[in-house]
Amino acid sequence: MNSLINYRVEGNLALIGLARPPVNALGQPLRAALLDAYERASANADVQAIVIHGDSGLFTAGADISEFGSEASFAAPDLPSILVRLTQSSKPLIAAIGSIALGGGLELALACGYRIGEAKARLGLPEINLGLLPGAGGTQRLPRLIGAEPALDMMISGQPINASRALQLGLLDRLADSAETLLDSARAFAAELLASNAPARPAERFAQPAAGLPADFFASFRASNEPRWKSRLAPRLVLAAVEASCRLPLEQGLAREGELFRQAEDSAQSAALRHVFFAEREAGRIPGIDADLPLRSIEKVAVIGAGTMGGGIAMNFANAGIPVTLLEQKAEALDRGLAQIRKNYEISVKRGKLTEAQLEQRMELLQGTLGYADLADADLVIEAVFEKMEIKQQVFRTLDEVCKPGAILATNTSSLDVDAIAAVTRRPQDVIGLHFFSPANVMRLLEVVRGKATAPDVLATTMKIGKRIGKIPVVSGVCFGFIGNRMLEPYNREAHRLVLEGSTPAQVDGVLTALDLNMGVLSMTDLAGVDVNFLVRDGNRAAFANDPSYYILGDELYKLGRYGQKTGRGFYLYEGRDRKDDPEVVEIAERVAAELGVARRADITNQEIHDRCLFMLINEGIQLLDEGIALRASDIDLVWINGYGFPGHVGGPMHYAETLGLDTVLAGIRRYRDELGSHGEMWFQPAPLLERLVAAGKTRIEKI
Ligand code: 3H9
Repeated sequence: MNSLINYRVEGNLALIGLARPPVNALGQPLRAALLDAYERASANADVQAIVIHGDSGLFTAGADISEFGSEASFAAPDLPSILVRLTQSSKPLIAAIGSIALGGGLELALACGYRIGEAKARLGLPEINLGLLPGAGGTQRLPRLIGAEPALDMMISGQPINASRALQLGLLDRLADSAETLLDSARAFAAELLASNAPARPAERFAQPAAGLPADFFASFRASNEPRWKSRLAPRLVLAAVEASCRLPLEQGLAREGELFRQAEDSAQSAALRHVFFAEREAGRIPGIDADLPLRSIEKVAVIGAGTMGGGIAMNFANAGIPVTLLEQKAEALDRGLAQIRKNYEISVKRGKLTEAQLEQRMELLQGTLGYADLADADLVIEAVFEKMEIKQQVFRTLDEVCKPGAILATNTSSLDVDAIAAVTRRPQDVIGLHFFSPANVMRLLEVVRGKATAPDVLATTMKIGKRIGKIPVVSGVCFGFIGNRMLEPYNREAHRLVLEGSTPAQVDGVLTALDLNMGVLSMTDLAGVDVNFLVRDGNRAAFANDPSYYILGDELYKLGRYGQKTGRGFYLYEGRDRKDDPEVVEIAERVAAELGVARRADITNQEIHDRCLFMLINEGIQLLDEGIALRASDIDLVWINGYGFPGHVGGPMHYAETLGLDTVLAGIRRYRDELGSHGEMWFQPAPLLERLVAAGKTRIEKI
């Protein structure tokens, strides 16, 4: 038999072991081998029951995602048909689930008459995260097994459930104590089934999956969730498929699922989300650094600064079970910081996301100190003090004195020169930037800033620890603002400028949120602080001394003390949580525009707003790639999706540029360069790499 399957017969039992590392993705070759093995077992008169399992333990992570969008995804034998065939088995089929059964993997298990899982197994239908829906019977068979409501929950959340919950729901029939005993337990289960003359497939437990649910269940589910879904297609398709499972007989329901799946697979949203899936895995690969490079061990972490940022950073490590020493200058600040952390955890307890015991365990991992001497045994120190070069350098001089040799010294600066910070130490090879995003315990992005002297093992170790604390680490080179904030600059600049020229903040933000961004950039400025924005800009004035209108509106709001949400006024007016338009902002814009001789127009269209803001964002990203600050275009997408609320189903700004067409982006930039007078001439210069890509007829963004 094919090496993708380990097939063996033990007495009256056939064992089909899926053997396609690393995750038994059900690509065409494995599908063919699986069907072959099944037919063989089926035809063998000695075999009375069949166990399907993962040969190395792990069951399967589902369909092969790399096949989607090509003919391979449904190349014969296709998964839905194989699974229909399995449900027709005259012999009991048992899925023995080790580690994970996800997506098509769980659907394979659903096609078996019986399921046993090891205690640590996780089962889920995460297709929605890829802009898909379960397409191999999951939307029809799961509701019939556990009822429509929990089935819908699993598909809409995309989150796997653990084995004990699966047992409770009836998704698993049995639990095996451990991964090691799984196969033996499956053998014993098979023997019991045969001894009791159990049917090959038990009757559906929920022949009417929606029984007991209110008549308007689906309508009200849709109504309450649609605002959150924005323009996402997949949740709507999932809902339609589950609804079909309650209305249609199985065969018709399966056909309906197939149609909906094809629609999802063909969508630009799914292509974008699949791009993001592979981008996340790719981001960990660093050219020139082997995967087997020995890493430094990180057992103890220290964080300097117990403010919002430092506290949030510390929580990440405590959450991952890593002890953290939190250093502050004054006892009151330290107490306040620790109290805030406790408060944050208490909120999680209230929401049922954490138990009291877990809260206490995490707090125990957090030790406060006022003295640098307590940092002597830390393996990784992260500085999160005030964003000023002299202060940061002073901290690093001290760290150089007190930290043990080999300790990694990281700065959480959001814009300062990591090399200049490293230069004050005698160990610049151990210094790196770890740029967390606020709130640091929530936001998934971690920009890992590689200084010119940073040692490869320091970079690789911090990437690994970033993953361990649940972040998406992305490597950036050193430049003002790194990847994210440097791209924010021209994007936000255009937003400011458009208001100066006659748009309203709400119009600008509305165009961006219509693209499903979490927030418009002007609302984001109000949230982050007009003052914070001003101070960062103020540290870099020389770079735009030639443009008197550069962020002039931001400067003006700053002078008026309109710092954004925290002062109740910025680009908008805030009353509690409500955001309102403020005519005063229009007046300020009119006044400043008149002073600078900037013409105001009433004809700024949404298209112009879209193109000017987004093309500038894209252009800067392409420039960063050309400069080698970003390793690859997909890294830039991850930064914007995980740090700046860019929608995953749009794929990040680089992927979005590819869907718009690189030639369209270039033509737009040239057009505004010509149409916007001195502003256009100054800022709308296409990135040379963009010009080269278009000239070479490329449709993907890559360094050439
Ligand atoms: C589906 O099933 C549709 C059906 O309903 C209908 C069909 C008709 N395919 O994440 P890792 C690769 S949709 C291809 O680094 P971890 C991954 O790229 C599918 N490749 O490890 C990586 O490769 P590389 C529904 C896959 O331990 C390597 O495996 N299923 C797939 O952190 C290791 O992955 C999902 O959405 C795949 N399905 O996490 C599950 N899965 O080393 C998606 C993984 O070259 N997968 N790879 O970079 C996951 O959630 C995680 O990968 C998993 C492992 C939890 C499995």
